[in-house]
Amino acid sequence: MRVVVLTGAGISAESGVPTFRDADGLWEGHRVEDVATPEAYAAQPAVVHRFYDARRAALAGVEPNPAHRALARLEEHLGDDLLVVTQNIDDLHERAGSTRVLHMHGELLSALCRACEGRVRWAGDLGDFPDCPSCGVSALRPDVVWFGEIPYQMDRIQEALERADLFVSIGTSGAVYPAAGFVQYASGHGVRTLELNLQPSEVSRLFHEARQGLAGELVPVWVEEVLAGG
Ligand code: BV8
Repeated sequence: MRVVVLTGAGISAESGVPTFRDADGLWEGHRVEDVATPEAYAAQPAVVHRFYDARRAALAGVEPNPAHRALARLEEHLGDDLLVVTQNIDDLHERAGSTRVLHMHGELLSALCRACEGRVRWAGDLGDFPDCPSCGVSALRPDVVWFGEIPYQMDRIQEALERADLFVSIGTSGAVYPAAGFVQYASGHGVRTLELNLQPSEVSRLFHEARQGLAGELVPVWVEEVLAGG
């Protein structure tokens, strides 16, 4: 069975990573949409760097939870027939053991050079405007997809959705596109769709089945069903 899983901030909530809806989507009084944009970066790079440096530093204080680990177990069983497409920029899927993970909105632990377009694994701050290790120019930005920018690997995602037997959405509010449109794209290609979320999302009605609850409880149960041939 070919499965595509989409995850959002809700799968990392039980690990202590704040969701976008938490704190009413505000960061230091900024609407997230106001700091996660190329315009904000052009106008106030130091403010935007502080936003991402704080989230990068916070990664050291969180651990994967049973939902992340259950997906890693499912990968052991399905191998290349499983693709986890995440909107999250944390590294909890990988730390749980998942390897077939596609970060459509980028990663905190990667920096992108605006001068040479090179990428480099980055665990420290960017707020002190370090030089790019490959071209030497001080032009490193967070390797994340901001509002108004094109998500990564959209063609690979669309191909996987077209070829899937099952599309499962976990811990996402369905408020941000194009991710929120995947359920319609998948079911339009005859794919069965399932939502696992704490509350109904903005697109719950578009799923064949929707279950409410904590990801840390719902995902292990669903994975056992799949492993039992369900
Ligand atoms: C683009 C990285 C063109 C940075 C992020 C169509 C209609 C309207 C608007 C648009 C549209 N198309 C494009 C737009 C504009 C915009 C958009 O969608 N705006 C919204 C606000 C209306 N989209 C874009 O700009 C995108 N780019 O469209 O380019 C294009 C398109 C297609 C092909 C080619 C070109 C780029 C968007 C990416 C922006 N970057 N993140 C960073 O992280 O700082 S988005 C960011 O916000 C996240 O990555 C995520 O995508 C989104 C937050 O959503 P969630 O992850 O779902 O989190 P949220 O807090 O909202 O919800 C949590 C859910 O979990 C809740 O439902 C809750 O109930 C549940 N939950 C909580 N706890 C638990 C739980 N569930 C289970 N267990 C729990 N314990």
